[in-house]
Amino acid sequence: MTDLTRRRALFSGAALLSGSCLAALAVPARASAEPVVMADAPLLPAIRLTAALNRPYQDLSGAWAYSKDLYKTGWSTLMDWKPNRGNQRFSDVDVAAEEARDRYALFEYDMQNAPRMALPGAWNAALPQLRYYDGLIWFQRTFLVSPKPGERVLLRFEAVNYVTQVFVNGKTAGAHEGGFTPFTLDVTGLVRDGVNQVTLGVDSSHTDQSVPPRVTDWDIYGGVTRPVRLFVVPDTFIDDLYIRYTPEGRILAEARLMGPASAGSDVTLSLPALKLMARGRTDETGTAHFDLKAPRGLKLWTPEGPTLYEVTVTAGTDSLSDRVGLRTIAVKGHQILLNGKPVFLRGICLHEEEFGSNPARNMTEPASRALLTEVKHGLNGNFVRLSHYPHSEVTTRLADEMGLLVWSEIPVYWAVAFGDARALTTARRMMAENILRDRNRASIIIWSVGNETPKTEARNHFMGTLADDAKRLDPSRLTSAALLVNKTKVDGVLHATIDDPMVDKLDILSANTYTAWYGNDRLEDVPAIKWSAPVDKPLIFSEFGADALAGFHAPDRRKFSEEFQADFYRATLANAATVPILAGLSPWILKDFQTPRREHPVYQNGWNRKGLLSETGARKQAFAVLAEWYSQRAI
Ligand code: GCB
Repeated sequence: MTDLTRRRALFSGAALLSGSCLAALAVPARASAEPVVMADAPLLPAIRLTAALNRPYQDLSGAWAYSKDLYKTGWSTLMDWKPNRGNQRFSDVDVAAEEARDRYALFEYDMQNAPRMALPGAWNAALPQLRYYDGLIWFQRTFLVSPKPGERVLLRFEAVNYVTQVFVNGKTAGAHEGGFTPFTLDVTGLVRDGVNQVTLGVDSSHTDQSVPPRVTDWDIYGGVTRPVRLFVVPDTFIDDLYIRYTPEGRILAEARLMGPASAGSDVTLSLPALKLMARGRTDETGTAHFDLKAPRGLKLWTPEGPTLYEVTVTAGTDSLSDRVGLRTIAVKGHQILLNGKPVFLRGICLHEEEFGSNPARNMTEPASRALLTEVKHGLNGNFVRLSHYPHSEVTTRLADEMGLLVWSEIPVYWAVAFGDARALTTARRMMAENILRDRNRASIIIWSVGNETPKTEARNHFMGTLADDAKRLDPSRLTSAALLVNKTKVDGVLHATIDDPMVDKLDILSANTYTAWYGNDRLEDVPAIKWSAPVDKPLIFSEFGADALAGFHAPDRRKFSEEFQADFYRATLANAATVPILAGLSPWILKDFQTPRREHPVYQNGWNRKGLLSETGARKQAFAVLAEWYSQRAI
């Protein structure tokens, strides 16, 4: 049985994930300890811990011991061998002491004496010998906790790429699949008073069923790329808050408690700056509903005036605060309406990758601010497409604060196994985790359900299900997906349309268009492209771009020169100006990014060069072309 078929078999069988109910998390009795996420496990995370960043926490960033395990001996997927004690990196054992006590003791790891790596940050950037490591690595550290009776201990992982198994003091705490969304485990029953040990088995390798699948156009970035935090909360705590503003001028909110006293509890909601305060009571699901009339003085959130209001929920001994913007977003014909007024999206795409020659996908606040500042103030933009997966909450919170509209996406990218039920479940969970994390961010206006996918029945069902989920979890935002364009030439003129069955399902039509970069068309033909859409909805050019190596200038303006990229932008923008249904742009891409797909030895060397900025932030000629076009549009 190959590793892949074994994984398939395991995935269809028993297993674990996310929850307050530890019984449900136990690794089933079988030879392998490899984590599997049950196909019929709940689609919604058992614990949401919305606005977790605003609670007190213990930051588990810093030095973690690590141990490579390319052949997965700790999971032992081979020939039904049980994971050997000598390979179980997750054990609660002092290896050196055991070796000293018993001369026959055999261990082929020793986490206490293993090398250290600073987390968060992808391992590929940590050491040259890990640059292309794509597999399993174990991480371990200790932490101190002394919960009092009536308190819960929660471990929250903001993002670990891609499959993670978590052990506390040698026992399984849970597992998670997906590299970009948070998960929270209740470890109350596993911790002891004082020093505790946490071990993670992190496998960055992707399969044909994973989301995204094996092949993408970005780098591996394996490991713990966002913070790990430890929370101690009351037994009954505020797990979720969802607040939004309606076109009728009402502020709607739902606060959800979790724990033994979640039903029939009093909850208070207040927005002090608006002099609003309301009391509610939770129903049998632990949810209290609020419907308040917004006062006259309310300042709606806009990119030009990103007003945020402090909102606080209290229930029992718990309280939770957040800073939220209030605004509406809608479509009318081919217009996007922000607070009832048409808005043109002056955007750019972004990968989650910081400036520098050796990025670790460690999106600190300064790293994110540096990127978003180039969008907002360098390009005169008001919009970012956070492609192709959920970015850090640091970024979506900064977008709220700085006034940037956001397109948020899950990595349903290229050749996903659209006919595979488990892949759909994985994608639906990701969608839910992403929306539940970020549905209070005023900046986010679009949930995207995919990028450049084939027009098949299976794909339509897959992405249609995700679009329905998005509307169910958050009816206050728009849906879209970056779709492929159908191009034909009639009498020397290019005609482009999105003849994709998904157009009926989605609120916004989005087209990735690379005419004259990929394919045989010439730049001279681009300005005259005739665009049409099968339905009256807003159209966004969700991608267009051309590679250029910063500093490479060519008198013949050839591909990979800054001149070609600038010409490409001029031609595509000239065309954009002729498209009446166009409601925005997010060209590809703000900054050059690492990808093993791009290996031209002169121009690329492992970097996709379609950035308007080099990896270290040097502006290419096309940057000024787009900035100028946007400054004209902003008037
Ligand atoms: C695309 C993809 C994006 C690639 C880009 C390119 O259409 O959506 O992920 O990186 O083209 O550079 O080819």
